[in-house]
Amino acid sequence: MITIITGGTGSIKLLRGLDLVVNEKINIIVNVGDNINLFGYYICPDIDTTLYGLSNRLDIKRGWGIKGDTFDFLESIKETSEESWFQIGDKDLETHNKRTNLIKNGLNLAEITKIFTEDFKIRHNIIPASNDRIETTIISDDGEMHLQEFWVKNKGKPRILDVRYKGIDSAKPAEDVIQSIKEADKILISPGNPISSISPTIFIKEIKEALQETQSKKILVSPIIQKKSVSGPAGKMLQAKDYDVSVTGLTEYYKDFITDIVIDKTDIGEKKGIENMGKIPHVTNILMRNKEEEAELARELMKI
Ligand code: FO1
Repeated sequence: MITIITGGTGSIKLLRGLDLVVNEKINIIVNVGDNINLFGYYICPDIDTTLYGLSNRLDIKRGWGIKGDTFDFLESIKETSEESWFQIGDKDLETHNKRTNLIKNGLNLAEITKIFTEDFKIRHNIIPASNDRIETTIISDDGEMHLQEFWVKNKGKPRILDVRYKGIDSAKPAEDVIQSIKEADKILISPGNPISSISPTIFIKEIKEALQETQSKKILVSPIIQKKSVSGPAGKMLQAKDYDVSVTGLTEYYKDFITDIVIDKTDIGEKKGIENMGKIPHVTNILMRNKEEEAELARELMKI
């Protein structure tokens, strides 16, 4: 059994590859730190990207939202809403509306995600890391702001001083999370942003403990190639946390959580250093520029 810890728009490529090459049901534990209340709806970007990505609905070019979506709702509220910096498509809105109504009816996020997974005919288990609210915030030279405000409203420009996970100390893992870690033969950590897409999950106390206790392989796919993040602000965030933006810095950041790290061929020079840290490096092509490369990387992971 395979369990993957995931989040962010980059991770969906690996999930698609795994979906193609793995016959069994995969447990997909998804980040909830990006979730935000806007326009009266509870929006869960990483859960939705996973749902849309695994049901062939995702706008692959943008990496979020539904392909071919229209933006009439957004257009109609532009003049009056202060929240229209976040682009909600009309079809996407149906998801937020349904989720928000189900929450009002007393269902938790894991239950709701299960309903969507079935509606979208996805054969895997998509599990939110927690049913509790965790909010990733950026402490910047412009003050503290929600991750979405930093990334979307302010276009990732403010200088990052620190990153916080509000609510994480009291957050409990959602049902099935701990079991899916304990029962996994192999645990994968997707190439999402370590600070904003993966840490809000692995820093939940019980999840951290379960990851440290398991004897299974814990394999990270690097989101860093040649000292740059493949996409998004991972580099800026690692620096803010005083880690080197390199696969070596990444190994240091994840040292309590991984046994293996998959790095790009161009980073082969850092292999020895990783071994010296007691971790097993695997060198391959990790860029995933197309579906063949997504499947190829998934096949490589299955060999480890
Ligand atoms: N990212 C943007 O850069 N601009 C947007 O307007 C935007 C809207 C949006 C709506 C729904 C959704 O599920 C995701 C959306 N994203 C948007 C992506 C999102 O900000 C982040 O990429 C993720 O939170 C990172 O995992």
